[in-house]
Formats: sequence, C-alpha cells, structure tokens
Amino acid sequence: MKLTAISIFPEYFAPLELSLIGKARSQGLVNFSSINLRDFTYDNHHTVDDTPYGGGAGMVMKPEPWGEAIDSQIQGQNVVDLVILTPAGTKFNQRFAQTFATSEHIIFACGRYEGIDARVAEHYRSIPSVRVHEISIGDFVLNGGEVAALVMIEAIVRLIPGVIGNPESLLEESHNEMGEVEYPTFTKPATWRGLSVPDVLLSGNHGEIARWRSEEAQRRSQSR
Ligand code: 6GU
Repeated sequence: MKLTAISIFPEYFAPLELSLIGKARSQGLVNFSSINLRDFTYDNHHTVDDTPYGGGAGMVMKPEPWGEAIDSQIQGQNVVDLVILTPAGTKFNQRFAQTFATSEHIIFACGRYEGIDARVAEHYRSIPSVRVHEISIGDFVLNGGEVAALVMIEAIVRLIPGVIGNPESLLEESHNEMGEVEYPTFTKPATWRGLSVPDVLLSGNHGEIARWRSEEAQRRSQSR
C-alpha cells in the first residue's frame, strides 16, 4: 500500500518511523511519503492561502498548489483514494478503516486555515481514477488535517495483513463486526491496591469466561 500526505508541515509525519508502522515500512508492507504543498507554488513567498470570496474571517487554501501537488501524485497510477481532511467531512470509523486497508494508494490532503477551496474536491470527483473522500475524525476542530491523517493512517495500516503479529487480536478488539466495544482485561498480580481480578477469570472455566466477557462487552457498549 502506498500512502502520501500532502501538507505545509510534512514534518508532522515523523512519528510514522516508530513502532508497528515504522516496522511495516521497513518490511515494505507500506510505502509512506509526505510532500510539501509549498513546493507546488511559483511565487517568491510560496503562498498557499488567500482571503475567502464573499468575505469572512480566516484564510482559504488556494486551489492551484493543491491541483499541482495532487496531479504529481496521481500520474500513471491506477486508482487512488484522495482523502481530504476536513471537520465538515463524513465521520471516520472502523468500517472506513477496513475499506481503506484494501486500497492501493491513499493520498491525504491535509488542509489548514478555513479549509481548501471547494473546487479541489469537485474537480477530482470528475476524474474517473480518483475516489474522493472528505473525512473528519470527530466532532471537534483541529488546526489542520495532519493529526487527523496520522489517526487514520494508524487505524488503516494496522489492518494490513502482516502488520500485526497476531491477526486474531484484530477479531476480538473493540468496534469489531458486532459494533461492540471490548470486555475489560486484567493481568497479574491478581490483587493490586486492594482491587481483585474477577474470580471467573481465575476459574479456568472457558465457557463461563466467554459468557462473562460477552456480558461485560454488552454492558460497556450500552453504557458508553
Ligand atoms: Cl479531518 N480536520 C480538522 N481541521 N479538524 C478536525 C478534523 C479534521 N476532524 C475533526 N476535527
């Protein structure tokens, strides 16, 4: 899988060197690159924003650098998923992560300021080899799409076969097919600061344990 982030702060993606994602990269399971939007400007100031038509506060990202940057990444590609990060987008969830985990190439367009000129999404929707997704990671406002892209990348890359050592852990975890969150988990010691692990988990009775976990998962899913 190829992942490309386009941003005015490509340094934001440095953490992708770490941990499981870093390992997936060094194993060749994912190929990540971040590119600087300002490299696709032609004026001395490398301008990427301007005032909004119709007035109002804040600045809007100009379409031309985005067009040039995205074009440079879709050349000669089959199909690409173009993810435009915006708090006004469709909310990201585990189902989206599963769908994107089968993508060949995802381009993350990380806007700043009051967002990217709306014609960028419109233009790429008219290109048959590009699937455009405007996506938010939740009902709150970030300063830009970079952190949202990092969240999506982590959720997606861990679903690629071979990235997680034990694929069974993917089946049991929260937000699985059942839409349920996970049951509470415990490890040694059996008593910690006066708090004991539920007896059933020490019983060795696998049927009872499975029943207890499923009840706890249901209870948590309802109350949260
Ligand atoms: Cl994708 N971008 C920004 N700027 N804020 C957000 C977001 C994205 N998702 C939630 N808040």
